[in-house]
Amino acid sequence: MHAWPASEVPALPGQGRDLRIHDTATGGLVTLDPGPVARIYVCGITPYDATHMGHAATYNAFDLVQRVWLDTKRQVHYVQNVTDVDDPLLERADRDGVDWVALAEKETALFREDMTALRMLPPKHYIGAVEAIPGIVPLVERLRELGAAYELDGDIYFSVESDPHFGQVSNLDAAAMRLLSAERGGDPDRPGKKNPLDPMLWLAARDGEPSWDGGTLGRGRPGWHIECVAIALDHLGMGFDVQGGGSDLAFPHHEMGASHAQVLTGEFPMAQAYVHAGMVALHGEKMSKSKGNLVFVSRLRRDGVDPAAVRLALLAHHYRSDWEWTDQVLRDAVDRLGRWRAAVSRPDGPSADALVEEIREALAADLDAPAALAAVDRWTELQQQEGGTDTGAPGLVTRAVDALLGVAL
Ligand code: 5CA
Ligand code: ZN
Repeated sequence: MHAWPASEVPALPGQGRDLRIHDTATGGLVTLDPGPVARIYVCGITPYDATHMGHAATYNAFDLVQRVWLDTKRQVHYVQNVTDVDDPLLERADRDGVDWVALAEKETALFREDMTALRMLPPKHYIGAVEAIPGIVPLVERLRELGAAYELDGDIYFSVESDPHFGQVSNLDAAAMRLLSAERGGDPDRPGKKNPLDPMLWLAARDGEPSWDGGTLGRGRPGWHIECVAIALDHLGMGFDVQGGGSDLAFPHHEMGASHAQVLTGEFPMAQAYVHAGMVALHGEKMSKSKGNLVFVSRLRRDGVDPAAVRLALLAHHYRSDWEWTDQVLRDAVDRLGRWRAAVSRPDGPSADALVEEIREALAADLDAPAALAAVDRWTELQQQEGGTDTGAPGLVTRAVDALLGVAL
């Protein structure tokens, strides 16, 4: 699948900082030490509805991770998937009487436009579940050979007990896992499973549903977790730096994915850090396609909202907090964008060298974007109140805000 065009990332003077980031698995901050090429996998959308502010907030967090790495002069190897076949997509296509392939293509195209408008850096490899199937089948076969998978009425399940590290991503107790499994695509109550938590690896073909040749597995389609594992192992290998997504993916998705990968390779861990963004709500409830309480990026764009303001609205919240989208959040961002643009449009201003360091330090400390915004606010206030004589300052602020925050002034 093709991704979307990259916006330029201006180079900044001086030295970027190494990223300290919260890792769900260890429950604390880890200082990442990627090689010259940092490796990140971020779970992509299930394309049955348009990009909402919750998605945008999550992708914003991982865009910042990359911008911090790029500032340290590293390259970034970024991989993202598209879950272009799964139950919710098929159900929506059914409900609306449309072809599931056309629905997925349409929503993926819109997502690309939204990501481009928001200046999110594109993945190097943007891979659909369907195109990953030839790589998924041998992994499921291998899990079966290893005794880590079993069959139930033609479907194939992963045995969570085959991974001694199972549970070490989300650190939840069995009761919490069972509850979340039922809520998030699992089937803990299906009779005949070895462990209620065991997730599906390969779903045998059902009448009226798409299916593919699965070799010795028979016709069917892949489970959700093995999709991301196959893509991540193929393009990044084990031990990559960051596995990312919203906090609703910590369990079961990232827990199961890590177990699949660890059993397949005999290596631990799959990722150096499991990084999870908080949930964005609307009217007091998590924004979600299934509930329909959504604010779409594309809708705001159509209404003439500057995408840079949308981006500033996201950046005004720490990526790990759960927060509520309101009209006021957007109004504040529009105001801030106006103040910043006015400040950098002057021919000179107060020196911005210290500001660049403050933004760097804020982002390196667990992506503290609100602190970075506050630092820029202080510079713009100084500009407004006292001005300055540094003719390079407005340009430096523009480049720093673009390179480190993805905001075009
Ligand atoms: N295709 C899978 C991942 S492999 C999936 O979860 N797709 S999704 O379309 O449901 O979500 C895409 C990303 O947006 C995920 O990282 C998810 O955690 C995140 N996300 C979904 N809803 C919200 C929300 N309300 N707030 C923040 N992030 C969200
Ligand atoms: Zn995923």
